[in-house]
Amino acid sequence: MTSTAHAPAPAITLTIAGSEATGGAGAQADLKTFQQLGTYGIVALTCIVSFDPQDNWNHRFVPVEPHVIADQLEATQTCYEGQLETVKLGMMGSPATIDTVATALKGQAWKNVVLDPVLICKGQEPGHALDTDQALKANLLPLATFVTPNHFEAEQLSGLTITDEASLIEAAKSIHEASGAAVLAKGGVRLAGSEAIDVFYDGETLEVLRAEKIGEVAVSGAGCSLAAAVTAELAKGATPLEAARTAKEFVTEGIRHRVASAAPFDALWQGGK
Ligand code: PXL
Repeated sequence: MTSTAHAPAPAITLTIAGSEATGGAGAQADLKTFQQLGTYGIVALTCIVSFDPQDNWNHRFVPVEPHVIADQLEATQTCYEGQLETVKLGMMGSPATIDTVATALKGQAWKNVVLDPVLICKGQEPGHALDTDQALKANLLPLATFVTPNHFEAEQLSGLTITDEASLIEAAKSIHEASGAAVLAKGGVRLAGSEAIDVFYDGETLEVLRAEKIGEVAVSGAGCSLAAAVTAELAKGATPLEAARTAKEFVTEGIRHRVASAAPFDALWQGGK
């Protein structure tokens, strides 16, 4: 159908991500970020996560069947053929999901593939992540143009131990060498000091992005919103470095204006800026 709208059409941004029912993280955070930054957000859902208040807020994880993920992507990619150039990859949760998503992604050309290499959610045991880690490295990392690992994910992807700014820089460089993607490696509250530092490296430019730490406790949705903000900015035409800077500011303000939660982590508010 042809549109008669007069305003310029918004850039379309797809997130392939999980639902986190409380709205802090996952697809909910991505969509709110896209809307706030002026892109037209769409979702293909990979899994449903429901925290369990009766079991120490552990994560109940239900994967979406691979063929249902493939159906969603078929619908989306066909609807917006020729307009859909930017995708964000969030929580996959299993090697089967990663295979399905990689196959769909290879069905078209992309300008921007932003990979948030979610291995485990905050508070989960790292043991869950190992097979997903291998599949992610083999099948999704090579497709990424921009990758946003947190402290744990940067250690997994680089094989390095990250204890300070210098080792975060080494990890960012190593992940760039392995993938060719622009890297924004996040120190967050895991690195000591009064600043939250993220390292941007794209093979040419190295920049350490700094913001004053707002408390020492992580906030739910910070990683998802950061990668989603990068995605929106890239879709609007920003360079990777500009996108990283804008995303960092967006997340800092979202953390400052967080929403209180009875779960162990408060939730970032995308309307904070
Ligand atoms: O913050 C990582 C994350 C991403 N996606 C989903 C999640 C979480 C953490 O809870 O549930 C769906």
